[in-house]
Amino acid sequence: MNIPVVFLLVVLGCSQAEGVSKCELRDLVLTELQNLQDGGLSLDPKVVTTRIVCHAEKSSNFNTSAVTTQGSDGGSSSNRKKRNTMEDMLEIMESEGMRTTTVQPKKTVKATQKWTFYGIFQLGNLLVCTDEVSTDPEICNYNCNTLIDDDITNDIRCLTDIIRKLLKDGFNQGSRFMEMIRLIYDSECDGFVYSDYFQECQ
Ligand SMILES: [Ca+2]
Repeated sequence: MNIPVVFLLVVLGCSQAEGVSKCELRDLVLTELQNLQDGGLSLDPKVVTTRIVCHAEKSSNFNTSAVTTQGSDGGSSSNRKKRNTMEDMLEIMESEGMRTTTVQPKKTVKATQKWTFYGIFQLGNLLVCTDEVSTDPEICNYNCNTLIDDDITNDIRCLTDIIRKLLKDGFNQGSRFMEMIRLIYDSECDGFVYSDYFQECQ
């Protein structure tokens, strides 16, 4: 007699994928970025949303519980072939309407510790959260486990904090910060256009 109930629970359980849909993520990110723009920061919310959602797709495939570690190629384990240089990013951001207070990236020193990347945006422990390796993150300062749960509110908040800091303080920041920006500005997403990329969400 209990079989249908159990079956229903199993079906419901299986339908709870650990992820967020592309269109759902677009709406959440766009709202946050519009708030940044309303607060006086110079960015085009649609252009930056395209960048960020594409980054989430390429790095975690929208999986909110994804955890990867830095590979020997210096990138995350998602096997990126080509990554934008600082100069590429500067050019891209300028062309995409992002204005920062300083424009010259300072020479970055490669971090010696290896990163672990958490969650839908693959945010790096050394910059944003504490785990057994990272004890003194520069920004956000979450427990890394909160970046792999199914509530992406704080993930989006942290990402927004990173963008706000970039727009306010420019490129002249620490190597970990700029490395994270470089990963978010995934070269695989260069040239993606909001209207095409989100066509299915109309
Ligand atoms: Ca979270």
